[in-house]
Amino acid sequence: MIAPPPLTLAPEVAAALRDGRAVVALESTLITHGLPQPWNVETALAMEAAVRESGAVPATIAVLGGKITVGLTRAEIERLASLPVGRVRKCSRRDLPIAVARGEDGATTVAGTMIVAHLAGIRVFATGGIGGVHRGAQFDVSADLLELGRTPVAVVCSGAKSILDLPLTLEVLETQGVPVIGLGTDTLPAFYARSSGLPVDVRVDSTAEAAKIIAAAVRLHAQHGLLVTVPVPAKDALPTASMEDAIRRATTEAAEKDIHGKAVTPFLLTRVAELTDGASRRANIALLVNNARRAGEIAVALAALG
Ligand code: PSU
Ligand code: MN
Repeated sequence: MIAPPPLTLAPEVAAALRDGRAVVALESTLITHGLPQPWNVETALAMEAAVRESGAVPATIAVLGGKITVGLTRAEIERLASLPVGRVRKCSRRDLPIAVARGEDGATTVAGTMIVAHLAGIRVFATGGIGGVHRGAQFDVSADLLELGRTPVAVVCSGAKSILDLPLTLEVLETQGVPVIGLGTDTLPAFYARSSGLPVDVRVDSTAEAAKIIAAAVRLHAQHGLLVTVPVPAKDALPTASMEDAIRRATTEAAEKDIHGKAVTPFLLTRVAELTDGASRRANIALLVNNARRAGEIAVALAALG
């Protein structure tokens, strides 16, 4: 017999899952690698509050001393946020067994969080932007895209981070069989900006409609994920031109500094925030909290569909 996966569930999360109530998974890489202090803790807590206001239970996921934990306490979020970046393993699919076996602290990426959410029975997950295909490095394809192709969790996000090559990212999602849904939009959001100009597969105008598509995928025994994309709130969006300038400069610097692998995304996010005087960070935080709210609504609608 295969033993059940070793997960530590917060009592509130375990109770909600047992009763079939709405739960939303939240990731932890944005706490350790995506946002600097003190915004990382504030944003993680604001996302949890937004999920609750929608009527769902938040479950922030991380590896704590080798234990895969679903539903961090406030103290655990604060501890993770205060650790030096080098002390926390950025956990995508390949990293989870390493962090578990070695008793490490690990922050889960979109891919890592999807894996754990699925093991726990959580079907909806909110984040900022997924990883994708990097600009000028077409073989640097985020494991997030392949995970979406093989793990049945709905990821509510503002598209892929605009530091990426968005047309190529959409091509890989198509190859992986991942439906891209636009919530109130015909085009893929561009993370800091509201639109990339690239079409989504389908537009829905309510969270209930999005939940119907997720429920249909469940009935079809789909083994892949879905992307529900939500544009950054208009008042916090970055103008496309200034965003593009900052991204181009940061991308050139990353190449000059020979930055590779899992260090690329954290470097670009930090550099773009510096180059835009914090405007990109404000947009990032606003979209994270907004996406958590919409994910909560979707999870509630999905729970009502049974
Ligand atoms: N969304 C954000 N900030 C982030 C991330 C997403 O607003 O820092 C993280 C996610 O955890 C995502 C990761 O999985 O960036 C992508 O990293 P890579 O390109 O190395 O796969
Ligand atoms: Mn990468």
